[in-house]
Amino acid sequence: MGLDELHARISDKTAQLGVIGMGYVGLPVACVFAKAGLSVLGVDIDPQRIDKIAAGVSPIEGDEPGLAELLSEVVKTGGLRVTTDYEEVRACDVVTISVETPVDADHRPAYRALGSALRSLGPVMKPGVLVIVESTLAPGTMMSLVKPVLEDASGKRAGEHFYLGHCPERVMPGRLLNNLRFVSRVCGGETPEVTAAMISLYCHVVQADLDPADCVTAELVKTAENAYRDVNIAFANEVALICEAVGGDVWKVRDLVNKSPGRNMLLPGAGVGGHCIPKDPWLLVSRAQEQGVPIRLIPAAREINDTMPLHMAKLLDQALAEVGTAIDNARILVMGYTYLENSDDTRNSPSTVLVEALRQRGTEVVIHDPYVAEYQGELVEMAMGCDAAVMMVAHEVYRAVDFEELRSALRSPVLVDGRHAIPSLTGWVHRTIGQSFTP
Ligand code: SAJ
Repeated sequence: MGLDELHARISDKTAQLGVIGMGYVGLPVACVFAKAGLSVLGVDIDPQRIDKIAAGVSPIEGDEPGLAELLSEVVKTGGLRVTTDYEEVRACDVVTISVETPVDADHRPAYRALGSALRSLGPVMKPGVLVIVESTLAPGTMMSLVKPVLEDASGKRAGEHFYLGHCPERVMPGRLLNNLRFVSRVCGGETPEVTAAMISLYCHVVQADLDPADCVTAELVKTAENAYRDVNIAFANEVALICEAVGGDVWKVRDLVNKSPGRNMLLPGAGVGGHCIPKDPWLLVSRAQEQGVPIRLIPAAREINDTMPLHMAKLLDQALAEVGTAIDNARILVMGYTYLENSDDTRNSPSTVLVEALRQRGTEVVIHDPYVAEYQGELVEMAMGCDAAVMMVAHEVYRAVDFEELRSALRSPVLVDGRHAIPSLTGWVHRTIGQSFTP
C-alpha cells in the first residue's frame, strides 16, 4: 500500500492500529484510539498482563482517572483486542512502539526492550506499514538503530516498503488520559509526507497542537524538555545548599525570586526520581558525548540531584547530634518510599538511596509509605522506638499526622523534612532542607 492510500485509511479510521507495549504509555494509547473508532491490537510479551487486559481489567496501579472504565468499555465493544502473538500484527497498517528505554549504570542508552520489539516486528510488518516509536529516544536513534534493525529484520527498505516516524510520549503518572488528549505532540516523520500521515492519525485523539518535525527534532525535544526540568531542579537544590550555609531560607527566597518577571525557580528537595527525569538527560547528551563534545551542565545537574538523598543523611546526622545520638546506631523512620507524592511508583526513588546509605552505616531503618504495600502501616506505631523521622515524600496524608502523637512515639523529637511539607513545630529538633540550622 502506498503512503497516500495509507494516509486515506488513517483519515477515515479504516486503518488497523497495532500498539506494541501495554504499559503506562501503550495501554492508554490503545484505549483512546479504540475509543476514537479505530480497530486496535495491543501487543505485549507478558501473558499475565495480556490476560488481565483481555478481561477488561487495567494492570496499571495507582490512580489513573478514567482509564479502568475506558479499558473495560473498549474491550467490551471489541475496539481493543490484545495478544502476545506478533503474527497478529501482520494485519496492522500502523504500529506504535512504547517500550522502556532506560540508561545503564554508565548512563548509556539501554535499548534491549526496543531492539527486541523491533526484531519481533520486522518479520511480520505489512507492506506499506507506518511504524511510529513513542518511547523516548536519544537523538539519532531513529536513523542509527530503529531504521537499520527494522530493515534487517524485515528485509524491506524504509521509505519504500514501510514508513518511519517518532512521536515521543508526554504522559505523566496520574494524568495518563488527560495528557494523551490535551498535551501537544511532536510528530517527527522520516519525510514530510510521513509526518502528515502521523498528524492525521494523532488528530483522532489529541486536542492540542500536533507539531510537524523530522525524527531528530522529535528526539531532541522530548529529551531536552526533561533535561530542562532536571537542570532547573538542580538549580533549586544548589540554592538550597547555599541557603543552609549562609543562614537563609530557600523557601522564602524561592517565593521572592519567583516574583521577579520571567523567573520560575522549581522546588528543592530530597532528590529526583521517576522513570523520566533521571534518565532522559543522559539520553539527550549521549551522542554528543560519544563525539567528544564537552557537555558539562547537564551531567553536573544530574550529579547534584543524585546527591540530595545523601544530603538528607547529613541533615539527619546534624539533627541527631543535637540530642546526643550517633546516627550509626540509631533507628530511623523514613516517611515516603515512592518517587512522587500521592503515587505508588517507586522507580528510581531517592528514598532507596537514603535507605541504602543509612543501612551501610549500621543504622536501623523503618520505612513507611501509604502507597507501597510492604511499607503500609500505622505511622505512630512504626515510629515507636525510633530516634528520628525523615520526610522524603510529601504524601498528602502526612499533612494530617498528629505530630504530638508522633513525638511521643519517637525516642527523641527529631524530624528532618526533605520536602518542606511540615509546618514549623515547637519542641522538636526540626530540620528542613534549604533552611539554616539554628539549634
Ligand atoms: N521534583 C523536585 N522538584 C521539583 C519537581 C520535581 O525535586 O520542582 C522531583 C520529584 O519529587 C520527583 C522527580 O523530581 O522525584 C520527578 O518529578 P516530576 O514532577 O518531574 O514527575 P515525573 O517524573 O512524572 O515527570 C513527568 C515528565 N513527563 C514526561 O516525561 C512525559 C515531565 O516532563 C513532566 O514535566 C512531569 O511529569 C510533570 O510536570 O508532572
